[in-house]
Amino acid sequence: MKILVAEDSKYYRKILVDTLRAWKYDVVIASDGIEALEIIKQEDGPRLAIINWIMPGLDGLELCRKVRAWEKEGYVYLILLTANAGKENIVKGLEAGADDYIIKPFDEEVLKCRLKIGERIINLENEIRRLANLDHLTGVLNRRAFMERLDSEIARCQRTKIPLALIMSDIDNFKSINDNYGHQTGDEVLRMVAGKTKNLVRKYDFIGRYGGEEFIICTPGASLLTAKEIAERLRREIEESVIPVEKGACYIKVTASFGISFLEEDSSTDIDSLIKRADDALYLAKKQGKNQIVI
Ligand code: GH3
Ligand code: MG
Ligand code: MG
Ligand code: MG
Repeated sequence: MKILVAEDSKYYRKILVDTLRAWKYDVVIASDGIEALEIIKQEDGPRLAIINWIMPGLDGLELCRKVRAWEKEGYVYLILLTANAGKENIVKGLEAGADDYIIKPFDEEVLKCRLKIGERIINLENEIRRLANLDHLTGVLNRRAFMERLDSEIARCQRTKIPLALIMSDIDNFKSINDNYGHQTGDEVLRMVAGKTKNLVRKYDFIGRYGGEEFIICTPGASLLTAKEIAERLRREIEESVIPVEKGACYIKVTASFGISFLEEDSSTDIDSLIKRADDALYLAKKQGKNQIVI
């Protein structure tokens, strides 16, 4: 696990870094509070931090307050490590937003245990977030989480002037699969389609379950042509798949329809109209006979 050491004293920094590395932590170092805040705010920044109170620039207490005021997805567990003993200081430190308070000189074994507490909290928070954001049947993002992510992706793409495409898919005649083979087979088809979608998308793409048998893919940075190629490959893969039913006695086949909308790098479109355009395109794909892509 990645851990930040924010400590201006070279002496303590070395002791901490050596100790933490020996315990197999991935240590990042800051020698003042401002640098520490920058590191914490980085994408993929550390979720665990040992912070000294008295530091130049931004002191440990201010750093704790700033981290707490910052709205971030993953909770950052903060341990104040300071020579400032006494009840009043401990209260001040914890009230500033520290999760734990350790007085110097510290005992290695105690520090190790307290880091484990932090890791437990972080793991719990990760698990809660996973449960809150993922669709339990298919493992892709649920609608709310997808929309949240899409909202910030659109803003990011507009800021950095890169394009973005949305691919909306809907399984064709899905109701008849449920009606003919039962809900469980329907669920299996949903998992198959979600699995194929996950395998096809690129690293920065993300997928959501938009409705019962509707999925939505966002491809930041992809050209319209690339988005179309992704949809076409997916369409073909779904069309070519077979799902065994009735204990393998027979197979069923499914198809899906796709609607694509595109955000040019210099466009100011909002999320609602982008979704609506993909939805309208999908509607047209259905109307024109299904198992096809419309832009
Ligand atoms: P079209 O080709 O026009 O898309 O028709 P369709 O039958 O796929 O679409 P329709 O909207 O009529 O039916 C969607 C069905 O999806 C109805 C609903 O019961 C089913 N469904 C929604 N969520 C789930 C789920 O989680 N599991 C299963 N098995 N079925 C679901
Ligand atoms: Mg200091
Ligand atoms: Mg539908
Ligand atoms: Mg459908």
